Amino acid sequence: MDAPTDEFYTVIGDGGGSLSDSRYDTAAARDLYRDMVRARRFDERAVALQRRGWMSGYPPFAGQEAAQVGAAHAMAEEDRLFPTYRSNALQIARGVPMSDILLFRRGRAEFHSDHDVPVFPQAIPIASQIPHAAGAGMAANYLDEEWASLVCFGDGATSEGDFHEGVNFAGVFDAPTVFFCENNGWAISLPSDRQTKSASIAAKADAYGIEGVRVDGNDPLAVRETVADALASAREGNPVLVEALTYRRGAHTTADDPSRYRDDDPDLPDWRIKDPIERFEAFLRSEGVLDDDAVERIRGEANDEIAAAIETAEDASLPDPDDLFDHVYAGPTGTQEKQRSELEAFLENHDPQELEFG
Ligand SMILES: Cc1ncc(C[n+]2csc(CCOP(=O)(O)OP(=O)(O)O)c2C)c(N)n1
Ligand SMILES: [Mg+2]
Repeated sequence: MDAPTDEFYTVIGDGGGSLSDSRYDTAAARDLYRDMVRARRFDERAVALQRRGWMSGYPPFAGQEAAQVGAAHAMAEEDRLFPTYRSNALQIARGVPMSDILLFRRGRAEFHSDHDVPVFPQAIPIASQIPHAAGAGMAANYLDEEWASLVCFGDGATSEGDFHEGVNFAGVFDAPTVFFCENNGWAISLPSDRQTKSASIAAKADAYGIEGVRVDGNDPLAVRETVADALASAREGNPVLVEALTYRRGAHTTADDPSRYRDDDPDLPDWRIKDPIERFEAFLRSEGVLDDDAVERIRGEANDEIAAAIETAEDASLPDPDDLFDHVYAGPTGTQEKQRSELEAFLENHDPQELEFG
């Protein structure tokens, strides 16, 4: 099987198709746009909150909304999501409350609300979630259930052993799993062409006997179609690797300064580095799907939603510092016990609810 390298699927790119070229109607397209705006507003407010010491760090996803929201809208209700630290737009579009995501960044290990979206905790160690997702897919087979796993990761994660082990297992055991790679061009300061000599990320699927596809990751219609097809194929026992071509517009995290390692004018095509929300909005306006009133209403609702989420998060107590030591290993190690007593001694003189981050 030949994975495409310089080809990728797009609906709105290449001079622009029309909505009727896609599989989706006006309402579905407007919903995609709405979730992209909700996610962007979340991202902007989260960065601002971090800057005032509300949380210790935050990884912005601006620029990747089309990829993430497109993928979220392709998932069936019972499909399992395995996100990373950067997949917050995907979680928001899936229905995870914004306040839960904010509280995770304030140290909560578990979801605060009792939402029923089947989503695993976001992975911070790169690629560790990939074998988990393949294993979950195998579980769906054992249980004879119809759902698939969708696992998110970046271009950099494909250089980790866990990526290769996970994809290999899924291929061998026909695990219903979609490997969703957001190729945003960078792994912190390392550009994709220093990450791999492969002609594409999608090409790596070949080695494991599964299908690999490339899609315009800044076109939510194209991503939604591609991921919907990939999930359908996965549910039939054929896992798929999807490479969504996108770009991280901001810093890697709030602790990073990208001007130290990349130019403002990167060597990537315009469609990839431009704002996907502006691009999709222009498309929908030209299709008569959006006008000023609709845009204003959607933005207003997004502002209200994030404001309410921040209030909910501020009303919640901070986690017990002792939680830090739970679930790290099957049982506590000597080093952990030492760290726990050092923390206890520190907290005798400090109230954790009063501590400021940053
Ligand atoms: C196992 C592991 N090694 C190193 C790190 C440090 N680290 C955090 S993000 C990152 C780069 C990941 O790049 P990519 O997979 O492209 O995802 P992106 O951040 O671009 O979304 C690295 C090396 C980590 N979190 N986990
Ligand atoms: Mg990356």
